[in-house]
Amino acid sequence: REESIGPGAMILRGFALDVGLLVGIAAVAAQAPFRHMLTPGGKQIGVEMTNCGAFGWVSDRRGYRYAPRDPLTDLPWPKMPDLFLSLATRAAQQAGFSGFRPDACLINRYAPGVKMGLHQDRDEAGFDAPIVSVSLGLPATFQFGGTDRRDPVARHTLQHGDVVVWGGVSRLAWHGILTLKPGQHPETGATRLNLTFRQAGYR
Ligand code: MD3
Ligand code: FE
Repeated sequence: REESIGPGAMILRGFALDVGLLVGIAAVAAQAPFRHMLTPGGKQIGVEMTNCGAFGWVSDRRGYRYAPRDPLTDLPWPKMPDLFLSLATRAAQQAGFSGFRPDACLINRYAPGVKMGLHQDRDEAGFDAPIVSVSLGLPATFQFGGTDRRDPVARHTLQHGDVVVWGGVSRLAWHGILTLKPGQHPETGATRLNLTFRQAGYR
């Protein structure tokens, strides 16, 4: 159930099937609701987002960054549930990255019709640590290119419970999610959820 999809990048199929993940997401969202953030250009991001952990990824007219507090409430982001932390560290370990200690968990929520365009994740303080991403609910087509924007892009379907670990040169690969197709998932309804664990590295 492990597929290598590039240098340092591995899919662990069905690694995250614990319903406690959905319970944890609901608990986080009760304290820090999902919301549409604004790009620096003032456009609403289609994906709804919230965070848990010491740092949360935020976007507004001032730019993209990690922040210790939820700008909606000015409260610290909810604590990362122990289940999230243990799952992310076990997934990283399984993919060959020991000592992964995420301090940020971005939770993305997709409705049908929503996509995430090709981008790189470069808002973290360093790129030595991998990123662990967990897919829940409706399937999505993931696009995965190289470190140059012009590199060819491969497509992979990510299903409920799939975990992807991105390290080494794949850490700075261009990636995105194609427009989510309509559907119903028994555990999430008409929704895809994605947890992205990072060492934002601010202190
Ligand atoms: C490849 N999220 O939040 S997860 C993001 O499904 C993001 O919501 C997508 O891209 C989602 O930034 C994709 C898979 C992923 C996450 C981080 C990566 C792939 C990555 C970092 C480097 C390379
Ligand atoms: Fe990303």
